[in-house]
Amino acid sequence: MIANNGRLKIAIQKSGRLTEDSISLLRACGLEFEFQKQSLYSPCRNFDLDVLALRDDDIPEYVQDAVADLGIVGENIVREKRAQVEIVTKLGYGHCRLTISVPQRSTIRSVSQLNRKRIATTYPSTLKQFLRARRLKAEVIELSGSVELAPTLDVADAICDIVSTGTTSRVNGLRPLHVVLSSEAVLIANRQTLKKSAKKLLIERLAIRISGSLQARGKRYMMMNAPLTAVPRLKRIIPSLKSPTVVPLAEEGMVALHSVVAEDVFWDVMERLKKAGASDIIVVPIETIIT
Ligand code: PRT
Ligand code: ZN
Repeated sequence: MIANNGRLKIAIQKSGRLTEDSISLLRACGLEFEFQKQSLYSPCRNFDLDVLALRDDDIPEYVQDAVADLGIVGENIVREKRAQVEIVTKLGYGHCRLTISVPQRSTIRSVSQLNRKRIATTYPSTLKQFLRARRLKAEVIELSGSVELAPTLDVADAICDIVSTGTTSRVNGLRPLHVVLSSEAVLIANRQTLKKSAKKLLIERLAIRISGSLQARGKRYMMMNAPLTAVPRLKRIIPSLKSPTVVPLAEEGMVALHSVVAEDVFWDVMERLKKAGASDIIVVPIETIIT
């Protein structure tokens, strides 16, 4: 029985591909909780929130029915379950594609050639919706797992399954034909709870923290000293959020510049700044960015 005590409840995957990143995200938001997959409930010590550990397939429905107020789950599952929930934000991990694939040697080269063919999947609802929209009459064969084996076993002519790196498809001699849905982990919310004032405030506070730590992801804070005369040159090199902060130093004619730089370009930026006159360059990680 899940207590309805006015505390916010967020459901995350108990044990699977999204579990670790979901826990890290919540902890990066400053939430303190022990997470044990054996226990359904993990109360937060410093926020009115309980973390529920569930199978990912159950999360959309639990959020729809207000058993949990919020959930973190793949968008692919939200779509498949046709859950009446609000997608609050995408979370930038758990990227994958629901893809129709065919055997390498198949004569099927386009989606229209799937007409009257058999397609095996664990995503019958999403696939049927896709086929209806394309006016295709294919037979949907619903399996509960190991879909990639269906063509080899002559159970199906094509499959519709999640692909991430593509290794599983390649190993099983399959070739991608069409991406039905691109997906990543999303934060979902119960629609009524979003409107209710008591919990709405808590959700807004949590949403600000989540968006702050998403913004900070992949970014670094960069500080450096430079002669005042070099500032215009340095400003042109720094791909700053807005413009860099320029602070005068005790030594006359010298300033400190502070700026946020994307992780993937900071080495390059740093080398160019050094050449343009910057010294004592320090780069530190960022916990959160609240704009
Ligand atoms: O036990 P529970 O029901 O909670 O977990 P689950 O086993 O149903 O789900 P899980 O943990 O496998 O996946 C959780 C979510 O992660 C999915 O709903 C997707 O949103 C996302 N995700 C990201 C993936 C993958 N990448 C992925 N590669 N889900 C599944 N796969 C599987 C896919 O089904 C296929 O078998 O990995 C294989 C393909 O991977 P590649 O890398 O070889 O292409
Ligand atoms: Zn599942």
